[in-house]
Amino acid sequence: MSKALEGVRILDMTHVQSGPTCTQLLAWFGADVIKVERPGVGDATRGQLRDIPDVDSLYFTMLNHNKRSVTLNTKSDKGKEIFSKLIESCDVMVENFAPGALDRMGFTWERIQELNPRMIYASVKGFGAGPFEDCKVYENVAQCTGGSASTTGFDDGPPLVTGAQIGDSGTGLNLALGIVTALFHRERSGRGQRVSCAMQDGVLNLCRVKLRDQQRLAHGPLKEYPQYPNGEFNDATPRANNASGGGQPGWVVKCRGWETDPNAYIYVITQAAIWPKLAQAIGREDWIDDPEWATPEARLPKLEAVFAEIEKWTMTKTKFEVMDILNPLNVPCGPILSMKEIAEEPSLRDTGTVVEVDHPTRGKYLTVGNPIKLSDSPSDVLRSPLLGEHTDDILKGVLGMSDAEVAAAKEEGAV
Ligand code: CAO
Repeated sequence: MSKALEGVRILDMTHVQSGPTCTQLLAWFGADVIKVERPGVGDATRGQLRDIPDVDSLYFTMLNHNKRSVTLNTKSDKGKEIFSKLIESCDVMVENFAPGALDRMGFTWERIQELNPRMIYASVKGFGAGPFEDCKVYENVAQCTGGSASTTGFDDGPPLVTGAQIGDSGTGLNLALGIVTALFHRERSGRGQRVSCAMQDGVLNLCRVKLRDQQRLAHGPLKEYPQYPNGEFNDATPRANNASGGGQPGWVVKCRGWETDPNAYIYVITQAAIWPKLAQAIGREDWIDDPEWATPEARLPKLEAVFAEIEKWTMTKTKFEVMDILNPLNVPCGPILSMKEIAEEPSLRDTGTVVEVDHPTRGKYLTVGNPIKLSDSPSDVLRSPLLGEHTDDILKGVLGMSDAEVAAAKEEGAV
């Protein structure tokens, strides 16, 4: 079976998380991703949060599968010459440096177009044009400025960031979509184009329903929020605790063992259609016909009591027992799975969502495989490259440099 992006060559100038997740996805789909790294230094994540001395960190290995690594000092004259040839030889260039870094190296969008008019030039920055456009940005800055933090957490506590890397990996997904869209467009136009994704925009896009609620607030309290009917609303979308955010009320409830296991919980959604079955399962058949509880409207001001009653029942069972009982009744629910449980879950191994990879200096480790499954383009997860592992291959194989030219570039410290 051929890979979907076979024949597409990516010049990967990305580092840390947002850019590397994008190019990793493209590599999984079969693109030849050439990761350019500073000689002797490489992507900063190689050395961050190391669990084994002198071995590429899991942070790096889990974000850079299926890529090739070339070291290149793009600030030296020889390095710029080689970099220009790489631009001419690639279809896509991806970067997520601080604003202006590539311009300072002399590679503006205008210059890149001169070198290769078919080039698709894709960037992640923290912000789009505006007051913050020059700022450096990491994940949590994007979560805070994109509306996620102000709407996450408990109403009596501070704003909270979430564990899901929605600013980094979320924006990496957007960038990958922008790139394949531009590649598709290039088939017709013959020209490349600029693809720009701001992390603030990416987070806000994922917080769309919170901007919905901001506007609903002008017309009265948000009745599905825990602040209704007794709490206070001010003039901005509040933090929703564990409320579902959709039209069907949901909450996290305790299960057996919660006193010692921080993940002995399950999320239960009281979808209107399954209310009678849920009421029956928790032993509250009386709620099925009682007008005080029978309709979603009647329950809305009493959601705290509804979930307290559900919890009385769930606390008598493990989260998996609750799942086994409620699932056949079509009650939407999900146990809170720990990372340990996810790592050990056989079905996730079977689908390639959790993959074991072997690495020459680290040995075996687990990673998250491609979350997008194509029926005719399999994604094998191959280990990340060592720093500069493919320098010679790329200089000779992609750029056609001779042994003597490669030796001279090394002598100058360009590679
Ligand atoms: N050869 C020579 N120089 C190189 C090089 C190479 N191969 N690769 C990078 N460099 C240089 C850059 O040109 C830059 O130099 P200047 O400052 O002189 O222009 C320098 O290395 C460092 O780049 P940087 O400023 O991007 O790196 P940083 O560690 O200071 O900042 C980050 C990191 C992530 C805050 C910043 O890159 C950024 O804001 N990126 C955009 C937003 C983003 O993607 N954030 C997600 C990060 S993941 O949480």
